[in-house]
Amino acid sequence: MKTNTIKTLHENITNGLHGEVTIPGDKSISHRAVMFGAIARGTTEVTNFLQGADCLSTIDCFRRLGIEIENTPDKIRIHGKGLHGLHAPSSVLDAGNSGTTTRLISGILAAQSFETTLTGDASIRKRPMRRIMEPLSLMGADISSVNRNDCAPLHIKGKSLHGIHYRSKVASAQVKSAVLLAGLYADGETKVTEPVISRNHSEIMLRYFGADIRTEGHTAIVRPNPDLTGQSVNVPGDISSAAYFIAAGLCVPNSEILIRNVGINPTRDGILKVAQAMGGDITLLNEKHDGEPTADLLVRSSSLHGITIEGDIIPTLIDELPIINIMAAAAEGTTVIKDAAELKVKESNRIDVMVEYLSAMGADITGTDDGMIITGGRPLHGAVIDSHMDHRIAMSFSIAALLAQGETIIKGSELVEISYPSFYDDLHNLRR
Ligand code: SPQ
Repeated sequence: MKTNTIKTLHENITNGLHGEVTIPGDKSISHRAVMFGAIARGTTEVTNFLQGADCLSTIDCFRRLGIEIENTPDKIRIHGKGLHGLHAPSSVLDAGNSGTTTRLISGILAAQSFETTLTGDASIRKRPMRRIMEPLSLMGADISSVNRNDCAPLHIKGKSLHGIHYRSKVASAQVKSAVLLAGLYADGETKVTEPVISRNHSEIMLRYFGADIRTEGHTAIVRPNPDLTGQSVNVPGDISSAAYFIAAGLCVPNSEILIRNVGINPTRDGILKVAQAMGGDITLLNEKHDGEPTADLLVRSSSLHGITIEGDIIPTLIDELPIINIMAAAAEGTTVIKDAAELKVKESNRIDVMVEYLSAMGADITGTDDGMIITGGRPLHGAVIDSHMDHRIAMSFSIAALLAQGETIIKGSELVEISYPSFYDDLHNLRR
């Protein structure tokens, strides 16, 4: 991917944003559909698959592991070969910018009868992998960091694994999923207990594919050697992508936006609860609760006020905190975000980057050890934003630009390709 595209936004929207937007498929669910389809027997058909660079990296890795995957405009088809059907790749696997690919695939590779090396881009090669290396090693895996810095590239030599009860210090769906996937190949039951429940897409989809998996409180429990069978998966729209239009609809005066087919899984819907607690006018329409729940969201301009965001809600909105920062800068009063130290180890250090560039736009924001404090209401002005290899930074500041006077320059705007390739087209279509 090119890494130096610049987007210049001159925004002064007097008539507001209006119309409908249909959000592309959920990134987390799209990754999982490919991975679980690959280790299931038979064909998995996926509709509304996210054609973002991260999910394409997952497809590329599984093709290199010998899985045939057809990618057509209306659906993808994964011709799975069962739990033991992968074969050794002839080259290094490249996860690109995707933490989800890197961490989840490691759980599968740890149990194969071959060796692999797994790498990614400069951002991935800085993200912590000790969090998966530790539990997978406890299961008997042979997994090491090639540069001995606990980051990718990772070298993974497949081994026989044993079931463990892993008590994770972080609420991380990637850690939980890596251990559960390894647990499919173990010699006994595997349990993962989290301090706070993280997104549960793996548990829901693995059960749908036939795994013996259950949840007791904060613990997910999987039994080994299931007969996984290929399924049809219709991916809901990604609430993390919808979040930019929720913020735009609430903060740009005179706006009304209908956001269609958004996943509202309760382990992901913190943005809705926070936006409503800040005074946001959001109505849920057409709610559907079969499988992953979805709804259409009707969002209208609102006067927002600051709140405190902390505790168990944090994992349900962790990826939305950059755009919530922008909402807080537009709100009256102070927003305090705590318990979000995980922001430091995402595609960028999202505490430092948000503080640097929201300050550059004129906002009152201070970083803390585990979050930030933002006092809203100051007028924002345009600035030059470096996306720091982080798609969520590029999109968050593109929305901030709509609220600012003057020109905002987003360096690295092409990063929207990671999770939302049509982001700028969809945003443009809401203008009139
Ligand atoms: O895949 P990646 O790069 O880690 O993507 C991010 C994102 O902002 O898109 C995080 F940077 O989302 C993660 C999320 O933060 C996706 C994810 C998943 O699909 O399991 C879980 C979360 O990460 P974690 O570390 O809390 O497990």
